[in-house]
Amino acid sequence: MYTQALNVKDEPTAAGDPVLEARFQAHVDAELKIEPNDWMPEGYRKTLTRQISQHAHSEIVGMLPEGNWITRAPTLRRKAALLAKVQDEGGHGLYLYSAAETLGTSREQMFEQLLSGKAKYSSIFNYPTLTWADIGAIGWLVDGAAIMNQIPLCRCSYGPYARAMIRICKEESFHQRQGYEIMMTLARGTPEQKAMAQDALNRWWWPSVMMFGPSDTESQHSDQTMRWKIKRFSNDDLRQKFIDATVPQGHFIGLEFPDKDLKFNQETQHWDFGEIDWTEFKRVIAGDGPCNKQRMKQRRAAHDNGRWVREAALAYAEKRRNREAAAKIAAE
Ligand code: BYC
Repeated sequence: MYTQALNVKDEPTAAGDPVLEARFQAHVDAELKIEPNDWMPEGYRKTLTRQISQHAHSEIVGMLPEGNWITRAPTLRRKAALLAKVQDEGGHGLYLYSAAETLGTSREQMFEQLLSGKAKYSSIFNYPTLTWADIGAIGWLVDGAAIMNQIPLCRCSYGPYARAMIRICKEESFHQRQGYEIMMTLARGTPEQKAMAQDALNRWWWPSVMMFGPSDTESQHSDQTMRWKIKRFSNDDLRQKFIDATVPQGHFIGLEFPDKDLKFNQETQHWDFGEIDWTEFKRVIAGDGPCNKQRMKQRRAAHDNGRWVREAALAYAEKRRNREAAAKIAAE
């Protein structure tokens, strides 16, 4: 849908042109959307391609830890909900790849960057899903963190990304509720079920807090992406918003957070929290998390196993094109 709009360019791109750059920034500052054929600085194009494709890869890789539990969901209702959630994530990946394609990088190139290990995907999906409660924790915490980060992206300056995010956020909201409801049911169940929910929270809490990325002092891209109105809040601001929203939800269902420094600060009206283990974060994004190798192996296998489907779809499209061309000639 989006790629058709790439056929015509309104203006030639002129990298580093100060007049065009000033006009571009004024457009962004006026809260107007940038569309695929508009002139944009090469840095803006590169940054967006990086962020949107990483986001798309996260959705696709994110299907793996949850897909692992579809056959083991405890009831038919739970299975249907989880199946729908994992399908939604596949859909989110597709909207996002389409939005990134409008910036001039093909989907094949983006896949190649993911499969070769050149492109990143979210650190969170390198942790294992050991029990059914992990599915609850992912929905509640991981989708909860994703919503906090992604709602502001609905106002991102790049039109195709902003529009894709509106639908994605609606679906993420269902995902978050699905997860919290699983956690609530377990937390109010037998002592063993409550212990399982607590154990999942213990393991998923810190990785979820890390999802927002490095602290503001360490974040390389934040200043520029905020000037370009791609990001609207800093990593630390979003992390604090997530903690403030999530801690009361956990306490409401009788769970404790694995952070002895977590304390409500009456003065700031925010929850203070303990030190984040940035060494673990760096290790996971460098490829050495608990499941990095397994996730990439599964993703490569899925890509290889799907080759015949892509080839069949292309062959069918060509057959249809040829048939339509022949019918047109016959009608002339
Ligand atoms: N994992 O300068 P910074 C989801 C990288 S949710 C891995 O702050 P930026 C889902 C960063 O890429 C998850 N890498 O970067 C939920 C950069 O490296 P490069 C996906 C991370 O871009 C439920 C470096 O660290 N969501 O999809 O300004 C179910 C320096 O960071 C992480 C999105 O992608 C991380 N956690 O800010 C299924 C949302 N954090 O690229 C699926 C859109 C940082 O220079 N993305 N890095 O090599 C964003 O909002 C921003 O890209 C980030 C990072 C907040 C993630």
